[in-house]
Amino acid sequence: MNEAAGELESGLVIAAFSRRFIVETAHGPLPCQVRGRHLQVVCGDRVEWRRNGESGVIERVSPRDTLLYRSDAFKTKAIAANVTQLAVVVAPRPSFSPELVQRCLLAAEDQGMASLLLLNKTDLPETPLARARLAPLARIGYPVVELSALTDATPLRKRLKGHTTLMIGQSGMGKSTLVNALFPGARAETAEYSEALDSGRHTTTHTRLYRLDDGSALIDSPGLQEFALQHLDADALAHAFIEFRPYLGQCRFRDCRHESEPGCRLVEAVDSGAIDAARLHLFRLLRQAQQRATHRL
Ligand SMILES: Nc1nc2c(ncn2[C@@H]2O[C@H](COP(=O)(O)OP(=O)(O)OP(=O)(O)O)[C@@H](O)[C@H]2O)c(=O)[nH]1
Ligand SMILES: [Mg+2]
Ligand SMILES: [Zn+2]
Repeated sequence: MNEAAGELESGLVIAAFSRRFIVETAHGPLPCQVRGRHLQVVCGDRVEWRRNGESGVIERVSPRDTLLYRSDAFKTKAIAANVTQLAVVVAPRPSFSPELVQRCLLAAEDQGMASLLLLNKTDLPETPLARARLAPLARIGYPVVELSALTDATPLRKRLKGHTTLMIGQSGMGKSTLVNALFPGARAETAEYSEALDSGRHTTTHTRLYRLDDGSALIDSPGLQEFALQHLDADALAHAFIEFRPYLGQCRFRDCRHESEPGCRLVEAVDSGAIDAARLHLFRLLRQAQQRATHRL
């Protein structure tokens, strides 16, 4: 142990760059590194750290209540820890992918987080179309909060009380603009999206937590292009579709894959109109992707 090193103190990780962090401590924000190569630290982690000269060293990560993951074909990446509520941010412009939105919601359901859909930029004329694209998700119970970050962010503020909320979404949807609206001193970087590419410019490059009060915080994150769910096996995946839950375990075959087996309750629910066919289709697609990924390993 380094003789000059200080006592262990606790803190909260409020910014995560790849291997560098900012920890909120009793003495203010402090740049920190991590002890060793194996300790995984993400934004929102409660940690124990020790002073080392001008900066700190994170020695330990406290047990997490939740850990939101996403994966791609090669690896699984943690986005943020101890999040209690996910806010998926969409906008009429640039256009958004409803499938990506659903993937985010599924990851949140798997971790038992509350979720909401934030329809930002409602000052734009394409708002009714964006609203219509969210309607199937609103029907199965996801709250849709409409607002314009440039005009009034109050509808979001009301939803933050008592939660650690992670804002996630494609680039250019206005996540950082919402941060600036709620935290006047934040000065989070924002940028015009590209009309030509119908996409944002990936302005935010790291995850950052802004504290509203003792019990509430908002986390801004870099724009997403993809969100794979290979880390969810077939059972976890089925449970993450909230409207499937009443039917699970009721199919004729215990190991029903909900494809073309007779007596599949999910297929029956689609036929009766209780479940949206597009959702069952998405489930099958994700399950197949998960299986291909498992076989590659
Ligand atoms: N018209 C309108 N424009 C908005 C609104 N909110 C944000 N914008 C604009 O949308 C653009 C993108 O906003 P950002 O806040 O940088 O988007 P982001 O989601 O943080 O993007 P990334 O950091 O790349 O993920 C900026 O030009 C904002 O001014 C809104 O409510 N109405
Ligand atoms: Mg941003
Ligand atoms: Zn079935």
